[in-house]
Amino acid sequence: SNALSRLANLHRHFHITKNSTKGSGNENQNVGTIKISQDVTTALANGKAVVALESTIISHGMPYPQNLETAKEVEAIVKEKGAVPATIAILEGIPCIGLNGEELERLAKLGTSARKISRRDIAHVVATRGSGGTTVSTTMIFASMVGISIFVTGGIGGVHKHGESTMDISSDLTELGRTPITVVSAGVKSILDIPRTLEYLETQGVSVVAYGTDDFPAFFSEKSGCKAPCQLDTPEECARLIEVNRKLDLKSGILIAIPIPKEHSVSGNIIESAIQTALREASDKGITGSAETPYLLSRVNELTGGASLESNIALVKNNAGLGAQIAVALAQIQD
Ligand code: PSU
Ligand code: MN
Repeated sequence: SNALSRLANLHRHFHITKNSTKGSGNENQNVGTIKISQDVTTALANGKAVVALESTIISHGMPYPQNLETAKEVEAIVKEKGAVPATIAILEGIPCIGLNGEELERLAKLGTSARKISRRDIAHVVATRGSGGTTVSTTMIFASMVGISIFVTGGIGGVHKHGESTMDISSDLTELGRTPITVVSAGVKSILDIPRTLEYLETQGVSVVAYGTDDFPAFFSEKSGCKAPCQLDTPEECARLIEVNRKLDLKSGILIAIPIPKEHSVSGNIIESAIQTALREASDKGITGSAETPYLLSRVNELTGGASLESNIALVKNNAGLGAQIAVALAQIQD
């Protein structure tokens, strides 16, 4: 099968190990090593549905202990819908595909003292045996390497406000242009420039789908006011799109944006004023680059008295349920 040949290919390039090589004392031991959990290995070898999950949302996106609780709940939802969750992170220099409870807890407790690992950081973190959460871009890379095609998160990075002059454009967007993974998210937060993010995704050739709506969702709110380029309404339709993208070998990614459930959306005014305050503070304090998104997320959470975190958790869980259904539908087509 497709998955089996990918695994065989992986064996040629990497030393895959089930046990951590922690404390081996051998400088070179973990170079080229990827650890795939037993559950994920079995699922991939049997063509079963697998859903990748990122871990910067655990280390930098939410405070402890909500980050750990959410990570566990999201995995449980994926399982309930019939797919195998594969949370991805780099621990002591080893890219790990599928974390156990202890590993999840370690990362959750490290919080922002863990590295935030985008594409540019991967080689350095591995070479220095560092640990950290993988962003959307890095999670896509490792998911693709091991043959996982669907990945669920809360929100992706985008073009930052004033990005046209700062050039702060998340590598999530370029990764979507070059790696054939489907990312399921609740759209893009209004801490970012949503219209320019959509323009940039078009430039990168990314298929952008709004689920059950024609309005691109804005994370905390169901609508951004920007029209999505396409709309799909069922997991089966999404699976078909993914399969066509693969068969045509387009090599680019797909973004499926699911609106936050109505009952969890944060009132536009409350969230917008919190975002404006947080953006002003970040600018006053000179917080830029990879530190900006984590800063804004935690300030908006404080300013909304925890309401934004609650919504964030609810939408991630919603995405996990639908992402798993898409993965199951895809595994059926590919049978
Ligand atoms: N948006 C969130 N929560 C997050 C992130 C974004 O609501 O945790 C994280 C994701 O890991 C995403 C990264 O890939 O931030 C983007 O960071 P940057 O804007 O620095 O590219
Ligand atoms: Mn950036």
